[in-house]
Amino acid sequence: MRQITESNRNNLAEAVELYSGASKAVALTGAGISVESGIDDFRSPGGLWERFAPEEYATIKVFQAKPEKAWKLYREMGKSLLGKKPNPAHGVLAKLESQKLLHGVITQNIDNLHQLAGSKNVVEIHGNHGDLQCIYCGHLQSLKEHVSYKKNMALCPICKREMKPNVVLFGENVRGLDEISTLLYGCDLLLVVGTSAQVYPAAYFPEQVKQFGGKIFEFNTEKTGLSSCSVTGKSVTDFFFHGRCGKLLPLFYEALMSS
Ligand code: BV8
Repeated sequence: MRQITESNRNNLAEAVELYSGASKAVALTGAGISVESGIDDFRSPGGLWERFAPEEYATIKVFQAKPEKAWKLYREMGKSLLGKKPNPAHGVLAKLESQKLLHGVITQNIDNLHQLAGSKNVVEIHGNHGDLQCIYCGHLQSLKEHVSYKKNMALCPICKREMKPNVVLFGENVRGLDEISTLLYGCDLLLVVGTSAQVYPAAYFPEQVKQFGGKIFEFNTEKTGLSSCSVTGKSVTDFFFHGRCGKLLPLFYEALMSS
């Protein structure tokens, strides 16, 4: 695995050459890409899971048995998203797509920031926090229509049961698998940005691309299971951009544009 940091760009030219020669590049993003927009991630120190243990707040069983508990997490998450804007890392992915240098983004994020940055082909595997969903009758509505969201749980106007933000909880089926299969089919370069790669099935996509001969470029402030496998000593990641993605994606983009 080659490493690139802001101060050590030794391997950057090689990464650029590989990207330029790729026929189908795709991005997989996680909460880390939105940290520089002011939204905490989940698993870093101080992250959301320190305050809301996922098994206690973020499973579909908890929502069904004690919806008010899951709503504590939803309110906190909703507050953290208010007024947040895309950062340069989201911007680079949108520019690459508009220049036909990226086929699309698979995101685990629910914050809509890729779309706000201008990305068009975005698959939200864990849903979107902007809508409310009734898991009982399937009704969907915009969260904005629920004016008392901050104080009460939203009730479905059709069946009168508790609704939840249209965000996938543990134990629920993920979204968009058909679109994801289409995006990953023939993908020969995957940008993996700001994810700890611990939640499945998204965590499996880099290995899937790798198995078919694709290259993995990872952008993260910390090594993950993809960049350091304690069992085999081998890494799935080919190029590890070590640092903040809001700095390193623009650095990579500028090098690509001037190549
Ligand atoms: C499903 C909801 C069946 C709340 C979330 C074993 C194998 C396979 C699967 C399983 C398994 N055991 C259990 C499962 C199932 C389970 C799972 O994966 N469990 C794990 C924990 C083992 N998965 C499910 O239940 C999923 N559903 O499998 O259904 C199925 C499967 C296929 C087909 C049909 C059906 C549903 C998962 C739902 C996950 N929902 N939360 C909410 O979001 O409101 S989890 C939560 O984690 C978020 O949703 C988030 O999207 C997801 C992933 O986290 P990350 O985005 O990676 O964030 P994290 O904080 O972990 O990491 C941030 C990273 O950024 C760090 O590495 C950090 O260093 C880095 N970073 C920080 N700042 C920066 C940065 N990097 C760069 N620059 C920076 N500035």
